[in-house]
Amino acid sequence: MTDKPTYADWKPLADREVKGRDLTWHTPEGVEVKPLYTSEDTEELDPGVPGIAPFTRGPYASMYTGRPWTIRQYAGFSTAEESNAFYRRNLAAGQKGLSVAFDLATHRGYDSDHPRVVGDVGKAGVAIDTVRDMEILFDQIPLDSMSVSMTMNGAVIPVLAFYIVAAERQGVSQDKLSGTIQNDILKEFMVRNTYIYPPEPSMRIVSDIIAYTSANMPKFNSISISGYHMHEAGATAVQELAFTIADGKEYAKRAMEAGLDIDAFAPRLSFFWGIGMNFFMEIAKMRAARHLWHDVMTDLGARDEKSKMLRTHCQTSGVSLQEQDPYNNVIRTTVEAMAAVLGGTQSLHTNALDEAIALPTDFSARIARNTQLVIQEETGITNVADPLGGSYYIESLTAALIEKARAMLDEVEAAGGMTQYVASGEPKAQIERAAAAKQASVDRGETVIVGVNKYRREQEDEIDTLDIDNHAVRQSQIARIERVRADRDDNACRAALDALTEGARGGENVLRLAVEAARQDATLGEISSAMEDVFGRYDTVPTPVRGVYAEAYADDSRYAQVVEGVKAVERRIGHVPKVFIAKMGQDGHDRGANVIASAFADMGFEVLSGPLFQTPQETLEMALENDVDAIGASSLAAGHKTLIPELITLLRDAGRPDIKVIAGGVIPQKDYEYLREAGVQGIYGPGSNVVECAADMLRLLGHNMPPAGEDLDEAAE
Ligand code: MLC
Ligand code: 5AD
Repeated sequence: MTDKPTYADWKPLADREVKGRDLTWHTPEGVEVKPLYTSEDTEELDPGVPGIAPFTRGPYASMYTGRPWTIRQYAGFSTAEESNAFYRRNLAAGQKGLSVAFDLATHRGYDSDHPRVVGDVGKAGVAIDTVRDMEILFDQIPLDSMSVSMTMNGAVIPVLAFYIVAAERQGVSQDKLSGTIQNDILKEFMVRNTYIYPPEPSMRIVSDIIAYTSANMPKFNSISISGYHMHEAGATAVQELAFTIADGKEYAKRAMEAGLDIDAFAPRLSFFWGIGMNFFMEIAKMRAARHLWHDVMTDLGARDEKSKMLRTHCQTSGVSLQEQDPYNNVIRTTVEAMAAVLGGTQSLHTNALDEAIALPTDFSARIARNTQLVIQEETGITNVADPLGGSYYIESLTAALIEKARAMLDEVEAAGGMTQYVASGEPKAQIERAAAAKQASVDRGETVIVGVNKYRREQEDEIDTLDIDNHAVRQSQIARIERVRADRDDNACRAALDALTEGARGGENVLRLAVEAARQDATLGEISSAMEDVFGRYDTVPTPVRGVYAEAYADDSRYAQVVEGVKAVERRIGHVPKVFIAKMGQDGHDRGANVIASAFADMGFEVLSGPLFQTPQETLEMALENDVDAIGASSLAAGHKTLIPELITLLRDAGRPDIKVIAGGVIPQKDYEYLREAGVQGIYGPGSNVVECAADMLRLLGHNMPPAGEDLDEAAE
């Protein structure tokens, strides 16, 4: 027998081919990926088999050979009637589970008639104010057999109560309900921002829900511990892994402190990952997560194997999708879906190709769903459990991620656990640093995005997108709230709400009390404020990171031009130009706003970051008080056509039409004209270059900024 060739045999051959160039890939996670992996790398690594601890290769023994993952598309828009019809069309066409997207008013605990949510009702999801809406949402959908996920964290108590009561009115008792409530508040404070109450009472709500569901709803997953939103906010795979597992550990500890036996609730804890374009990394991340969770739960004293078995939903990455050349998004989503499946997901959402522009249409939703159907039914991928098990590279990467995430988990532990770590702002800052570094790498063309920073088309084709008549939705919701109020027994309803307030003050289970209030047709806003009376409402001001852009652009001449331009404007107007980054409406997506704030500050602007959830009036007041030169309004939840024009009108009425307003975020091309006519002076969709955006800002402030690629002298001619 001849000796098998090894890495050492291969290396000189490769070196000769590439003339000694270093082929090591340094990932953002700090993993050094070699150009080749061999059996030498995995000698010490044995991932075991699926269905047996530590479950690295999958929670179930047979995996997809026994039952494929659940095709579960996240959706919701406009009214309950419209969303219900959409769900039923999708189920008829091959979707297997439901997943409800609520509008931002609902997320933040406001009824549709509340003045703060005029621009938000029915926009980013379906508007739900009462049990009546929930009944309509699931009309002709049998809740004893359909598993339903509800993405709700802030207003989790009224929403889950409405669901329980709507099922009851359908004749289905709560013990028969299968599904998942997201109920993951820690990541809201870190990245997603649809919290209502401060951290402590919010954590109490989480454990009340775990207690209630483990006693009354044995088939219902009490939580979906989510890394997805960290991923979308720009986290590395290691950050997503470590912070999410640490969140899970924190919830388990809280529930145990509340007196629950770990094995009574842990089998119904579930997870949720974001899956981006770093194909093998994402697969390894999912495998590493299962191993880590097994170890964490073992340490916490779990005895039941089901308590240690990580089951997960995945969603392909929204931020990886682009407005430019949008059909490329179908390809990206397919690659990401493949990673989720090869990583062993239990449930999957594939994003629609119009993700960067609007909510899915019937057409784009069909292509997204079919992506999964084709993988499931045409490729043969489901015929073997964990087909990549034993891959030298995958096993090595899995081990590397486990090691790195463990080190980060130790840091969290040393900081006193995740609640305290989140309160310190450290994980959020770490994720923002990673996000800014990633954006800089895209802007510099080091990270390639086809059709955006490379192979960009001269002219983009228009595609059809979904438009929602926000005004009409709001009117019909208000009419329904009024009908429900007219038909209910007000005294009984008031008594149930008072009991909820008292229970919140004492130690009673708030979900149980909210179910009573829902039976009396209390509205979502009423139930939320019954608790707010005791818990209060939580506000934060963003604190964007500094220095990341300056470092990435240390020797970039265009960047230097902008920095010079800022100084020139300062000399001319007598102060450092002041830009206010504003977030209006209930849209809490702040990655973009933070990246812009961070980059603009690095380039020398004075940057004022407004708090989340402002009304246009509040933005106006803050702009006037701080005497800003320009306002950048960031909008990712479709409120732009209502909120930004209103701000401009208010500025005019206040005698300050000179304050420039630009808009950024998810804004469809077809709305550009409308916004320009309303007075918006610059619009920056996804894929915009941040340095060029700053150059435009200088032009708006009257500076003679040359186009990219030309130097100042030429432009000055
Ligand atoms: C599964 N089963 C098997 C099997 N595979 N039985 C035998 N052999 C196999 N190979 C059984 C399971 O034990 C289970 O039964 C049943 O089949 C269903 O399988 P599952 O694995 O539990 O799948 P599912 O019901 O789909 O649940 C998946 C989950 C759940 C556990 C991850 O939490 C889930 O559906 N999560 C979805 C979360 C979601 O959609 N989130 C959207 C977020 S969007 P039994 O009896 O054991 O239950 C978002 C965006 C935003 O957040 O920000 O707005
Ligand atoms: N319908 C469908 N998908 C949605 N998403 C958010 N809201 C909806 C909705 N109402 C998806 C997008 C987004 C991610 C958070 O969830 O893909 O990026």
